[in-house]
Amino acid sequence: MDAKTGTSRRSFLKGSVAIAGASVAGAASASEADPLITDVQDWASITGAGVDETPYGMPISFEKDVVRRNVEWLTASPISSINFTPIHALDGTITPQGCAFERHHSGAIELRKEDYRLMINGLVDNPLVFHYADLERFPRENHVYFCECAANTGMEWAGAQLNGAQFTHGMIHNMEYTGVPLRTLLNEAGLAAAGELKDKWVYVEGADASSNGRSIPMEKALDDVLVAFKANGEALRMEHGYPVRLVVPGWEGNMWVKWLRRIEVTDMAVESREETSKYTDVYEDGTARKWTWVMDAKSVITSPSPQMPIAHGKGPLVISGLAWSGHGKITRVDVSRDGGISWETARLGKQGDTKALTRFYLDIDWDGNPMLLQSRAMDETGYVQPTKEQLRAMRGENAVYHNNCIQTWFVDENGVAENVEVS
Ligand SMILES: Nc1nc2c(c(=O)[nH]1)N[C@H]1C(S)=C(S)[C@@H](COP(=O)(O)O)O[C@H]1N2
Ligand SMILES: [Mo]
Repeated sequence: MDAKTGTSRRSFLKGSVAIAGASVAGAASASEADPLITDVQDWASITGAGVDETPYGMPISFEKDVVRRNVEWLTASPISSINFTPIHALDGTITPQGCAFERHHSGAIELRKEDYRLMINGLVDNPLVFHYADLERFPRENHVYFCECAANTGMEWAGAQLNGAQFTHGMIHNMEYTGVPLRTLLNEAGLAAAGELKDKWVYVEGADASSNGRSIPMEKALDDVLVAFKANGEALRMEHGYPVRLVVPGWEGNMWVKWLRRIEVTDMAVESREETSKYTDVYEDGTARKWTWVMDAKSVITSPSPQMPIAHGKGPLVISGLAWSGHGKITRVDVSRDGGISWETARLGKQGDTKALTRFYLDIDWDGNPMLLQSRAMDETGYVQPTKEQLRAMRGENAVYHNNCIQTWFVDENGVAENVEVS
């Protein structure tokens, strides 16, 4: 008994259950007998799975729909293709490796650590070859970074096309990498032979048939690039470049070379296929936008969204999404419920990390009226995510890559969401 108010703790709890029952539609009233509470259930009548039943755990079967998916008509063959992270069904910021999108130009390869070699050659004092075990003997660092394919959202330039955040925005993953700074390995080989470093490049390539070669300016190579061999604490998965991949924070996914086999210091860019005929955007007048390395600030509401309709009716609703910027930290995310006329500032799940996904939430009391949901990210440089109109005005409608415009979901009175465009 509380001496001051005369209420007992027990009656307070009963009262709060009744209130919850009244305000959250669908929650059962505490007075009805619920067999899930009153009856002994099967799972309490027998013993469960013993340890070691699954030496490496998989998600419980009830979550079997939370998987990568591809869109078959997008590419001719799964060998040179892409699938999408189920971002609509995840929360927090870390992407489990098992559902992190894959993008291969010639399929994922099985490369044993014993057969792994990494060569550094070109304008270096001593060309070197590292075995896998050698890399583990250099001082290593841990950093969380997002990796976004430059083609993410690329199908949406002309109009609203794919119905689901997984498909419109799922060419992204966010992991904690363990690796050796590229700077350390370049210094081990020695850069005196390169002379003035300001206008030098490194050309990086993979061991797969495509090789996926890219030129990276030396300034970036010496800054925050990692030669990584662990993600989220464990070895990289085959599909993400086991045993070693390059991590190029904030820059387009194509530069994150998997199965990294060679780093050449050069005095000019190689102008490889992946940085000329691909990963460039042609304007209407025929000229191309090139060296578009940084992924500009972007965000998307992951729930509600087409694959995550509102199932509970009106009342308390958690609107949630992801924001990121290749220029640094996300400082603010705004959410609109009326297609961009008015905005409310969302709550960040935690302070944004540099070049990593930031989770945001807007906790509302939904009145059951239709909504045009949008989110707008801002980063520490002051950059504000553009509308689709603003982006088209800058780039035209011919582009494929680097579509970072504001996304709109129309949510009807039943909570069903659809990909739409507002003008
Ligand atoms: N060796 C090699 N590296 C590669 C690729 C490839 O096909 N081969 N694809 C690139 C592209 S286009 C992207 S978007 C990222 C995707 O990384 P992920 O498969 O781990 O998601 O890897 C990049 N690195
Ligand atoms: Mo990519």
